[in-house]
Amino acid sequence: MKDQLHAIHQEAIEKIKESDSVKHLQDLRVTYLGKKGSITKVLRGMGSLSKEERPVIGDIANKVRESITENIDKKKEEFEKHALEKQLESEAIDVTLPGRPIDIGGPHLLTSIIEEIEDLFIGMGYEVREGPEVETDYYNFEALNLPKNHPARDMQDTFYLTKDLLLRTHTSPVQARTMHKYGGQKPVRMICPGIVYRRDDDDATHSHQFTQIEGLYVDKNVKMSDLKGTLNVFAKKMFGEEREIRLRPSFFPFTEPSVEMDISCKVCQGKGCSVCKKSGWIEILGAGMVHPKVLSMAGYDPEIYTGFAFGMGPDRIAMLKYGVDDIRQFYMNDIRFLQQYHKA
Ligand code: 2NL
Repeated sequence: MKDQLHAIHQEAIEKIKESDSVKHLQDLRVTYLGKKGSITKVLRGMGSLSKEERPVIGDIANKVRESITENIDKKKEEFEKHALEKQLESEAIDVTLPGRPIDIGGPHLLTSIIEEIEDLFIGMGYEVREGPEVETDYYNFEALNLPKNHPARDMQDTFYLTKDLLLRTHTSPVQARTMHKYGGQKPVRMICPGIVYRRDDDDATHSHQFTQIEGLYVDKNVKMSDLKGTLNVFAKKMFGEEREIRLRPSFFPFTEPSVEMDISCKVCQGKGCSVCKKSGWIEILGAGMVHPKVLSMAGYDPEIYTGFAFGMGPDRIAMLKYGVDDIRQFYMNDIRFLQQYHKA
């Protein structure tokens, strides 16, 4: 029996050494140490042994059992350590690799232009004000000297929500609201940017939605020369110190007199080219002295208060400045177009 136990021990140690998986080790444990395993089988023959021999064999059997258990546990530990190492290796992260660049986006070209204009006027003491895009007929038209059935309303046909509510056709109602709020008591110096709407068939130069930025300066003793000086500063800061301005007579229902401002063409220095259509001048904005009726409707006495106002289209300015040939590009949200104008 002693020899049998030694033989089992030898064989088991050998098999454990050759074992290639945890599962196989478990099988070996059952084979050698299990209830029906080889050691148990040998010990069943203990009955035929003498009293003296029994404890000796029992002792050997226990030692063999212990040794096999130890060997199996050690081998199992090796397998587990190896598996963990392999897993760590496969999940390793190379922290020295450069990171993936994050696309952080940037302001829309029209937003950039509007902010540039805002900054210029903030520098001259103007405040920026915004207002609702859904307006009343009164603030969009009536308060700006565009009474019902006025022919100038034709050019500003828009989208109506009800008979009295509409999508604003210009940002002037924000200025009219401010003047009404001040009730003829306080001076006003403000600019208001925003989106406006017109009923229009969209093409390369027309969009039913576009942007506008308007300015208004009302106080005692505001003169046409103040308007010209202000616009001259604006034009030079926005388009270059070497730009000249020119005012031509025009008409708007809300200003009297009214003008249109051109700047000398940057491309040809005023000589005439395709950009300025051979005239040497490029139209930038409309302006004028606030109509006395507009002032008095808001509560300002036109004998005491005067003012000037101007309005321009950032879409048009962006198209001129960057040679964009289709206004619809601004509203299609094609990232390939918009990305070109993200400032470095
Ligand atoms: C243009 C011309 C203009 C105004 C806007 C204005 C506002 C008030 C009173 C008087 Cl509250 N006028 N705004 C005046 C002249 C011209 O815009 O071509 N815009 C794109």
